[in-house]
Amino acid sequence: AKAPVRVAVTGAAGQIGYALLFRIASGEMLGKDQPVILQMLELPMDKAQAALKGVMMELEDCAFPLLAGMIGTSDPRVAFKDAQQALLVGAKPRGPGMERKDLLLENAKIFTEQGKAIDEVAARDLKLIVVGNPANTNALITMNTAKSLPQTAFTSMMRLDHNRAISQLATRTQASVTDVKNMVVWGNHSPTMYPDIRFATVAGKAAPALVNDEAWYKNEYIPKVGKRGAAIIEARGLSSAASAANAAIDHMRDWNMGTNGAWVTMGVVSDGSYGIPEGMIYGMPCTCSGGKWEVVKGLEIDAFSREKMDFTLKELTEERDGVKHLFA
Ligand code: NAX
Repeated sequence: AKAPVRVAVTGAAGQIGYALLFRIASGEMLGKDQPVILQMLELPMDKAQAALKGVMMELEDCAFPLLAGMIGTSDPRVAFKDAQQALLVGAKPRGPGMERKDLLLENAKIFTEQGKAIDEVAARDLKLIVVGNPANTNALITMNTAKSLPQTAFTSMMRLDHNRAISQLATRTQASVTDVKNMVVWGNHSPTMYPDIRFATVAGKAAPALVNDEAWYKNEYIPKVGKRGAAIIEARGLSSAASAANAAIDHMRDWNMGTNGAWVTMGVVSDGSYGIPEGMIYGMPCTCSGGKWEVVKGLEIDAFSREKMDFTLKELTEERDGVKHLFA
């Protein structure tokens, strides 16, 4: 039997946590033969810790054969101890009257603290995804705080945007989602993201030619994918949870198990490719194999794409400038 892998999950008692933990414990993320130890972090407040206890009781009640152990804690040093996988979901939500800048700084505190703990205690082969918003910038802070680990260990979640982009294109072309290949969503996980279908194929045919409607692409498709999160809140009265958890599972499973050449979008540290400054965490097309991600290189960037990619980069640069005093 395989040795168990320690998986740290923060914000474990939140709504994404509730949709995520059971799937990790059932083997959907690391495989049906891979035992896991869940190391769950929540705020120290009584209410959060009680809710976490409840989630742990339910995990127990599932009698998952692969769940080799559980830890519930409010101490990041306990949660990240020897973790080889980390899903950073917990974050401070935007409160009433709160400015974007305040939200950035509140979250920066959380991710600086957790980054330090990760630096000290996490496994050296850690794979980490930040889900909590602003995800790209929180990942940037964590990466720059946990300096003893390779920068490639730190990613942010763009996969929900990627999956939304695939689904909307499949609907439009009356195809199955599995027919859609080579989707890319560039940039920030925010409405400035750029879903780029120029390289996409649907059942082997070039997507732009198949769609053959630039106005639809630019005026409907791009904003629809970018504002899908807000549309879910509007409809459900709550933000995306099951689809977000699903995307986090997809991201980590593909990173660990490989994509067999298929493209997936991940928020990863830039090496300067595509005119994105080195060190930024930016949504890029990636393939994964042997437990490593690699950016798809050599794609042509046309004028429209350049403008879109620079616009979302500008937002990320502003976010970075608001927090860089914390690590620079
Ligand atoms: P919830 O508010 O339901 O849950 C968050 C949980 O995190 C709470 O239980 C809270 O007590 C806990 N928490 C807060 N600060 C913490 C800290 N410092 N340490 C440990 N736990 C902490 O939010 P939920 O709907 O689960 O969403 C979580 C995050 O995901 C939010 O920031 C949200 O904006 C973000 N999202 C990111 C997405 C993406 O594509 N990257 C999509 C979905 C989602 O909106």
